[in-house]
Amino acid sequence: QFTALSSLLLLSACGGAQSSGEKEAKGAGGKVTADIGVISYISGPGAAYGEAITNGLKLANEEINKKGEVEINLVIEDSAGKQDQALTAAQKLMNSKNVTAIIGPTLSTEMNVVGPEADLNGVPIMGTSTTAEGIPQIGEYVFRNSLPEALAIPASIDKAIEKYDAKKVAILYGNDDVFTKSGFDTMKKAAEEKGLEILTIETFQKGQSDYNAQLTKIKSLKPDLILASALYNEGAVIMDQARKMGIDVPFVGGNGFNSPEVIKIAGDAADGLIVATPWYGDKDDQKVQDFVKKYEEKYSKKPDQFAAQAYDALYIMAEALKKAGEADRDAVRDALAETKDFQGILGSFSFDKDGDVVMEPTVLVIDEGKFTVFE
Ligand code: 1QQ
Repeated sequence: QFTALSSLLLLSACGGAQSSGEKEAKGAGGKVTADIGVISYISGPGAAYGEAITNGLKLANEEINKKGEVEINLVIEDSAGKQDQALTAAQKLMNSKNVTAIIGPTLSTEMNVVGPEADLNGVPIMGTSTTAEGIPQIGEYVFRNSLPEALAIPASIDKAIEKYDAKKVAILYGNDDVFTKSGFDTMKKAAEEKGLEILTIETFQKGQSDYNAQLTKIKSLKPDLILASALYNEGAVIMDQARKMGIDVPFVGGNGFNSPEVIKIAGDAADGLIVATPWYGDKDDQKVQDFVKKYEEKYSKKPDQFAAQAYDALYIMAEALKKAGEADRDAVRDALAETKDFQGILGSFSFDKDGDVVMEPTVLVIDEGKFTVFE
């Protein structure tokens, strides 16, 4: 007879909320099948970030499913780069019992509200482009595979000092975004530690189109370098207006500038931008070149850092699913946390004890409209 007790036992054996996911996981041949939610910035002014990210994920997804060891179904939601929309998307995904883990959201500003919810609900979440300070520290279910500003910016500043003998800098940053603010904190700290004189600190807001006041002041102070923490839209317009005003000193940008959109929007004005990234598409490495070729065939454009990070992220997730052996949220979290020496297109990848990234950046400079290694 089917009693309350036996149904209770059955429920706990199936892991409660994850029962349908587990049933799916124990499909033919023991292959793990899982829905992976994606929250991405695919409409609005920063949509090129999300486009690259979802392209990278879809390409990896095809390859992973073809190999046949795990089967991943991506459930993609648009956040439009907004906190409230990202949170709504996250809630929808978390409420779906079949969603084992989430990739995204795109912006640290979004992760700051989505991360704590995912952590509270026990849903593993991994940002592929969230670079602000403190993201993995939100909780034990929160990860990222993107190189944090704290590693990227000091590397760029060091190279700029070495190359231009820079002594005086101006800093310009967006003060209404978690990532641009965090990038500023890192820039200020790095400049101070390296003995640079900070001539002025100027701010702007998302969507601003006129930077005349800030740039006029910066120009009058004659800095050797401008440190700018911005997303690509504002960043590109800032560079364009600066060059038009006759400011020709190099810029050091944070992660927001690591998009080809900067060159598309600013044109020649983007020359002299220095950034640090774990991704370099011209690298003499078979894995990198195979990825670039497949990406170009599929999307008729070159992959950028955001596509590359997303591509590696889905492979890291697939490895965790394999290791977990089931589409269970807790088991996948534990398996993700143990990721060590994963060999991806961004090189060797491990999480530290906080779920943060251990990786070496490459410093690039835009020269004649192209990102090139800054030697
Ligand atoms: C962040 C970022 C942005 C540039 C992602 C697109 O690094 O918000 O953390």
